[in-house]
Amino acid sequence: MISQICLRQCLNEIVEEARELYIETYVPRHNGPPLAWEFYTNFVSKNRPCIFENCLCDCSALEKWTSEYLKRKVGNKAVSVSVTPSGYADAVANDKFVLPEERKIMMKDFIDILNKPKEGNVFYIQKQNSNLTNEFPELLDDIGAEITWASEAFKSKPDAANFWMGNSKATTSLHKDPYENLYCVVKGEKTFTLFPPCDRLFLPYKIYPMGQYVYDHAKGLWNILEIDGTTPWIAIDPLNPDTKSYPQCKNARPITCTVKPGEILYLPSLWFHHVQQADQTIAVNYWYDMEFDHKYSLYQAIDKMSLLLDTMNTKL
Ligand SMILES: O=C(O)CCC(=O)C(=O)O
Repeated sequence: MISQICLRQCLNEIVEEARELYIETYVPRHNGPPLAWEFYTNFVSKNRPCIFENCLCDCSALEKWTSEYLKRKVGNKAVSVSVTPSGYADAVANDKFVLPEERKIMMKDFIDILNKPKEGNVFYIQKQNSNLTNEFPELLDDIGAEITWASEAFKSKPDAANFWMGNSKATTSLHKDPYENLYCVVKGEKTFTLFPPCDRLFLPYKIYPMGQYVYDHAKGLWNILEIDGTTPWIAIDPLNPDTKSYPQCKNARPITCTVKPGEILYLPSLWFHHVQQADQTIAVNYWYDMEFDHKYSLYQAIDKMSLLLDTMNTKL
């Protein structure tokens, strides 16, 4: 029977080879928007990230999206906001996978809260349901509903366009998405900690019971309400990895990059990402459907075998 040691060794060799052959240790930068074929050939087909600089020159959002403008344009709209005590929405806390408290508040109030944050209450617009088109259609003319060269390369329109706004307390925990992601920073900056899909071997998952943050207004306290179901989630925080419980995570090789206003990060499908931001950061991202091709099958194979090792809880 195949042993855990053999399986881990075999997967280690696959990752080692991938690192030697094609995985870079940095995110390359490209000045200006690429041609669609160039983007597809050099980055999408290779599942290789890149930052495209000076890409939003035609978008008035870069100039316009100040607090005053946003208040004028969408200030009186009720918008969906995630609120947490820690800034981590959809993340592990107290050995549970905890969802944020979802509130509907006026955009002008949200902006005031961001300008004068209160200790222990982190507000973040991070609804990933195409909230740019659904909740903020008034802002579409300032930024656009798609990235034209990306739509040409993918031969499709985006499945979702999401609007993100928050401060440096809001952090997105490590995860991956089955989407090709074009992530545009309009204000502030975003720092991404990335891991290629084959680093899955070193990023253990655990099954967590689910919870949701609920604020007790009378007592001024946060509680975690238990809710039905479980979620598999990555058990380590790349900023503070628990190498004692998960020694294999020392072999993961993070790539960090910072995306500034006017820049677009191409974040390839299935790359793991953890995201931090500066105060007053606004971003928009476009999710395009990924191709479920041979790369997908390879990553699925690595994922399934790594899951087997996670469940055996090997400390090798
Ligand atoms: O900006 C963030 O906080 C998270 C972005 C993200 O996870 C995504 O675009 O998939």
